[in-house]
Amino acid sequence: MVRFTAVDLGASSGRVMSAAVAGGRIRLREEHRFANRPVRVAGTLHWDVLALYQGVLDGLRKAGPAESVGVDAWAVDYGLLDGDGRLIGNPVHYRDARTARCTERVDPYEVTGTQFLPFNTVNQLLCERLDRAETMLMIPDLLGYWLTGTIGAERTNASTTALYDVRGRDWAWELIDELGLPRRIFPDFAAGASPLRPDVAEEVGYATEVVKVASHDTASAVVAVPAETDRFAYVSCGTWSLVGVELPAPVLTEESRQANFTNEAGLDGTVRYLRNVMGLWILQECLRAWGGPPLEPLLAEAETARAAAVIDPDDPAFLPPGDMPGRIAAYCARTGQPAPEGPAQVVRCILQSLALAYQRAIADAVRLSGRPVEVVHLVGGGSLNTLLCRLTADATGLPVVAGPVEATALGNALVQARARGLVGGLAEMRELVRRGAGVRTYRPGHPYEPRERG
Ligand code: ADP
Ligand code: LRH
Repeated sequence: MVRFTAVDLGASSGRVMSAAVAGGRIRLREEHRFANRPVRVAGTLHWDVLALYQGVLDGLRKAGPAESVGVDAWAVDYGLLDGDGRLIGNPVHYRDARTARCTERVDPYEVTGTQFLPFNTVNQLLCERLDRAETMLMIPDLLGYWLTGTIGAERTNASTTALYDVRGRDWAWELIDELGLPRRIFPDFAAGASPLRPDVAEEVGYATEVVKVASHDTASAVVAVPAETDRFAYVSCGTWSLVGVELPAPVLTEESRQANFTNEAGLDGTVRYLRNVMGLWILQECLRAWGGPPLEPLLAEAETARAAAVIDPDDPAFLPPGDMPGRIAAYCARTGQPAPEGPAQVVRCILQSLALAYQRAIADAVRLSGRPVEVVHLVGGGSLNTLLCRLTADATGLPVVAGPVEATALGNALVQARARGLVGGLAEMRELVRRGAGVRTYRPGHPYEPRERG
């Protein structure tokens, strides 16, 4: 048996998972989970990156020795290092409002293939003073640097910056020059592994190395989609819902740009052709506004609740943290719909609206890419939400295969296993996931009889 450790930092929690690979199977065990709580300081919303790093160290200590470690995290955000390799300031959260002040609507879609999102790295960098910055590191690369002392960029996450040339597979240098951003801050792309710094090895209790995995969490999640053929759509369903298909090459048409589809880099040169749907964030924020009631009883109530209203989850009103139930009511008033009454109706309204948004995104992805789709794979924390899975099957008219819940950590560990020669390409990785994962299939029109499999 060979053990790997996957560090996965999501927008709502960080987790350190052990993955054991043996006899053609992979099994995960959660070693440590910690909240990812943003902090507002003097009006700016930050990630608490040192608390996250501490969570990683605690997790590595608890997990014990492993063949290697991989780190993935959410996209878009970064830390800046000065000439001595020290962090300048605390990374800012993509939900902070600063980009409203400095976004330049640059849109070289034919180069970057990136959908316009106000918080894309490019827009954030345009808000920064970069004179002291020597290096920009995306969040997983920053943590990797603290663990190993080695600086390097990684393609799947770089492709979310809107400063990456998706066909040339390099930083989009011309665009970087055009925007007046300093070339020096964009590190070379690194592959392979780097050993833990000796002081870190001492702190966690063992030496090992950090492997560059598909460090964008969504890229790792797509690696571990248990698809049997290439005719699948995915919903990587956590705080965000990333909805799309996997392609061999980007779609860079004007129609695709207008549909706000993005071409993110996947493992082995694949393209994750997807749309960001606001996702369970809206539900998370409602729960926060209601004082944090447990989710499961509310979902049970939402099963039978009726809500006539449908919201567009991607309305910009839902992006920043705040009073989400109030914003849903305001949206309904604005669009002439009866607002849902009480938490169960609000939850129902959110979930049915998400399912419809998934249906739209999948239909658009199929139309714009020409890739036929026979099944929807829904992975991540949202795959535990049976109502959402059923609504998605009904909205899309396709079977929804839900799970694995921890697809991201699995994808992270599988790339490490490949670095050790234990598994081959994507198809083989997915075969391993299928053998190990408990997944459930929801068929459209048979909403109350999910079939067990796996
Ligand atoms: P992220 O990686 O963005 O932090 P996750 O993949 O961990 O997100 O998913 C978190 C979401 O999963 C939560 O917002 C919640 O809606 C959903 N979730 C977690 N546990 C359950 C559960 N037992 N039942 C239904 N939904 C759940
Ligand atoms: C999901 C995710 C998504 C990005 C968003 C910022 O965690 O990485 O793919 O668009 O965070």
